[in-house]
Amino acid sequence: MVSTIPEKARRVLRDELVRLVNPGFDRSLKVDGDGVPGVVLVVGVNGTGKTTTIGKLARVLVAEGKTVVLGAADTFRAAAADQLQTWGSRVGVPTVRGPEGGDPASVAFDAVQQGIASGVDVVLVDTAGRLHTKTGLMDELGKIKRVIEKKAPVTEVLLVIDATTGQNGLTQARVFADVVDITGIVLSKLDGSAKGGIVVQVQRELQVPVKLIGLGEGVDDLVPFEAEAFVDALLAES
Ligand SMILES: Nc1nc2c(ncn2[C@@H]2O[C@H](COP(=O)(O)OP(=O)(O)O)[C@@H](O)[C@H]2O)c(=O)[nH]1
Ligand SMILES: [Mg+2]
Repeated sequence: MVSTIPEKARRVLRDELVRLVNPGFDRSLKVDGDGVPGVVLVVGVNGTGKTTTIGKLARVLVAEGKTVVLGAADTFRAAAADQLQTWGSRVGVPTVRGPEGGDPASVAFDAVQQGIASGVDVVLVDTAGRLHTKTGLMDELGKIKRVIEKKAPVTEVLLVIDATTGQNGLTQARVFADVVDITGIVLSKLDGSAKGGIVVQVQRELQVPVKLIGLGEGVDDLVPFEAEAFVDALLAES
């Protein structure tokens, strides 16, 4: 019957989109440090939502019964550490910070050190992500990672991409992937008009999955990425 064709087509389209989004990816967050804290390094361009994501992620981890320390390795502006600390108090976890303009790697080191000393499960490290020069970024992130790894494993390097920036997000992903091994993508600001059409390309480009999506500025606005739900949301308004 003619009337059943559109629905069939829709189903085929849905299946094809789900396949493209790759439901086979392991999207679980790796935070097990095996005897020491697992460390999650959060990177990305300024304004994409790194600090907010860390606050929301801390909330998720605390809700799972885990203990958390935040490291304010964005030392470029004092306000950045204040913002992270505000999130820390909101969620009830301590924030380790250093002097404004101080060495980001040394703050990251101190945070992990404190995490080990107090026996927490996870340390979440915020970074500045200034795209001043690629070598500058590489030096900074590389050093942060190396310094942390003297003490505990970096179990995740999450790249935050603002869903509203479109193709620009793909360019950012390439730059960051060149300087540090990304293990997961966080797509922020999907609560707006953005539909996250970048998901397929960025996963293909980096060969890592979108693990989390940001759906707002509130504490509970970070959720796991689910391929099928994502495709259904894409199709709902088309
Ligand atoms: N609507 C919305 N806003 C967000 C989301 N994530 C972050 N923001 C906002 O984006 C702005 C930049 O976020 P911030 O965490 O400071 O970015 P950072 O510079 O990468 O640390 C802030 O105003 C956040 O409240 C999200 O998922 N949805
Ligand atoms: Mg920030």
